[in-house]
Amino acid sequence: DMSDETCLIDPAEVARVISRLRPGGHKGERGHVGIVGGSAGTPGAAVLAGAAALRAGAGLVTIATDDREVQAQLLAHRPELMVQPRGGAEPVPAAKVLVVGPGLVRAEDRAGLAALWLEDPRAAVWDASALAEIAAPSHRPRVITPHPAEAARLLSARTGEAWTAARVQTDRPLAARSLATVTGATVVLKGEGTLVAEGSRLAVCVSGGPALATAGSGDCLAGVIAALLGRGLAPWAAATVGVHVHGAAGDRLPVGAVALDIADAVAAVLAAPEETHPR
Ligand code: NPW
Ligand code: AMP
Ligand code: MG
Repeated sequence: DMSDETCLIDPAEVARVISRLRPGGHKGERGHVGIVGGSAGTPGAAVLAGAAALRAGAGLVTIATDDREVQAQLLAHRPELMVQPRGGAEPVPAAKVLVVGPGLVRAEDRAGLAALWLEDPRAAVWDASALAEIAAPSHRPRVITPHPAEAARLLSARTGEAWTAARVQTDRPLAARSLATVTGATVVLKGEGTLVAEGSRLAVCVSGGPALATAGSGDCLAGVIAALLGRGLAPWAAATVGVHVHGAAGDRLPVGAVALDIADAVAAVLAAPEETHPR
């Protein structure tokens, strides 16, 4: 239902918001992003979220993991990243903003996340495997970034109705709005024409295409939105600007580009956001 509160994400408005981002006189002013992600077998998801956060201007990025294999992989591929033990109730205490979920495939790596969702006062992006841990609406600043299958799983668990990815795709505005209701979060429903829903507001992303359909693309998006939260944007602005920038990064790349290319292209989009590269 395209109600009057539905709008397209305007590239000119995105460029204005980006131009007003504080440059940050030192790295501490650009925001420290903490990432709770990566399991044995999927360390790359945390690297990609971290790389994208750095390219979106985060001053510091720390990945929280207790897995030695993951720690070694992270440092080998992106030496700018820091790594520290997962910690208890408060992962990465120095971080201003969190990303929770990329590559967090092992259930044992998700212990304690239900409380983190409800209680951690920091703004956070919840994605991928962590979405399964959401059991009640959070009153903290939260952005969730499900793809259609993740959206269907979360809606089925939280509404008791039978949702499938196919049903999500047949009524994406309803799915996005329902997710906002059951999670209390700003919702980014990914897929062609990504939707952002918050309260009664709904916005449609006009950038992005098939170049984004590659392993780890969504992990990059989570990092971009977190970096924008860390640079001072509110959840709605961070989500709408983030999906536009991630899509525009993809639009500068050929099909066959990989997720690390998307992360790297984000810096160029932020440096010249008004330049569009239609395919
Ligand atoms: P199908 O195949 O069409 O039936 P999962 P995941 C569906 C990490 N990663 N429209 C589609 O279903 C992530 O961070 C790690 C419709 C697809 O098969 C997670 O923690 C990487 N359907 C974890 O792996 C790189 C759509 O969802 C299914 C859709 C699992 O994440 C990869 C897959 O969903 C990955 O990012 C769409 N637009 N998009 C690494 N290098 O470390 C997706 N689907 O089962 O949640 O698995 O998304 O791969
Ligand atoms: P994920 O499945 O979590 O890796 O996320 C995939 C990312 O790529 C999301 O941001 C999707 O919106 C985006 N994406 C995938 N396929 C397309 C497509 N055909 N057109 C536009 N965006 C896409
Ligand atoms: Mg994903």
